[in-house]
Order: sequence, then structure tokens, then C-alpha cells
Amino acid sequence: MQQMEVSDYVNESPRPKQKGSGDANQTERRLCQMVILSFGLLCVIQAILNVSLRLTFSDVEAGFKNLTEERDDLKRKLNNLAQGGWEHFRGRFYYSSSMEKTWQESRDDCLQKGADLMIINSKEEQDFTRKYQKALWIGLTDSETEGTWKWVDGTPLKKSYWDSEEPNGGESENCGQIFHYDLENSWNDENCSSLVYWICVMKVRP
Ligand SMILES: [Ca+2]
Ligand SMILES: [Ca+2]
Repeated sequence: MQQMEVSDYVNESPRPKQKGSGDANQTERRLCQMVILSFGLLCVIQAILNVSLRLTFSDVEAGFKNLTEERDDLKRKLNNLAQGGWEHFRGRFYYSSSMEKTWQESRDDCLQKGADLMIINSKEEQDFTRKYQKALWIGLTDSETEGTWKWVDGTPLKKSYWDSEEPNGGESENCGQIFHYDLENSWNDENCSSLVYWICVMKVRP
């Protein structure tokens, strides 16, 4: 009886491979691969985000530090200017001297202060000069070419406020000054060696 059973088993034809089970294993493997791949991608994205955020934060931090330093620097400059007798007007600082010098000496004094003789490009600036109630050198000269007036920054004179019959000095008067300060048209050309008060202008920011 037992022999017959073994024989039956031996002669039994091989069972067909179960197709459904193999597909399921393959699907599982693919799923596993996809999960691993996705996880890897997520890790890479996370790493990129971390680096980007860190770089952005560093930029913001550096920008804030620069702004703070710039603010402190401005505060220092403003304090120094206020203590030195400078007056603020329309975004610039002005200083009128308490002694008289030649035009070039006056300009040198302004330059040493990090400023220059005043340039007048508007009626408001012209009116501003009249409050000092004294003759003042300004940054205007025709020393280079007689009759061609230029500002100290090299720009040509466009709008002028010459007093009537000025400029009248020819080659003996090559430097501009505020003279008749009680008038809107107050400018006079004067001999550059004359001793006169002066007015400097300083830009706090470029
Ligand atoms: Ca002249
Ligand atoms: Ca003159």
C-alpha cells in the first residue's frame, strides 16, 4: 500500500508553476525599489533645501549686519557734523566758515573736511545761502577758460544768479562768491586772492 503511494508520487507529472504568485513577488520587489528610490530622492531634496535655507539665512544675516554697520557709521557722522557746526539742508550738510581765506585756501579747507565748496543748482539752494548774511566763496570758477564758468565738480554752469552787471572782472576776477546776499541774484566774480568767508557742502551718502 505504501509502495503504491510512493510510485504514484514519483510518476506524478510536475505541477504547473503558479503564475499569480510569481507576479505578486515581482510587484512587491518593484514596490520596494520604488519606495527606496522615493526615500532616496526625498533625502536628496531635503539636503538641497537645508543647504539653500542655510545659504539664504547667511545672506540675510550678512545684509542685516551691513545695514547695522552702515546705520552706526551714519550716526557717528551725523553726531560729528552736528558738533562741528554743520547744518542739514535737503539731504546735505553745509558749513560756513568763521574766518576768511582765499578761494583756493577755502576749497582746501572743505576738501580736508571731506567736503567741497558749495555748488548751487536750484533756487532753494541759492535761497539757502542768503540766510548766512555774509559774502561767501562758492565752488564756481572761470580760471581754466576766461568767461566759461564751471563748478568744482567739473559741471558747467547752467542756471546762474549773477548780480546785475556781474560777472565783470574779466581775467582779474575768476572766482565766484555770494555777495549781495539780500538779493536773489547775489553772485559776484571776485579776485581769487581776496580774503572771504566760504561755504562747504558735504554729501553724507554717495
Ligand atoms: Ca574771469
Ligand atoms: Ca565782479
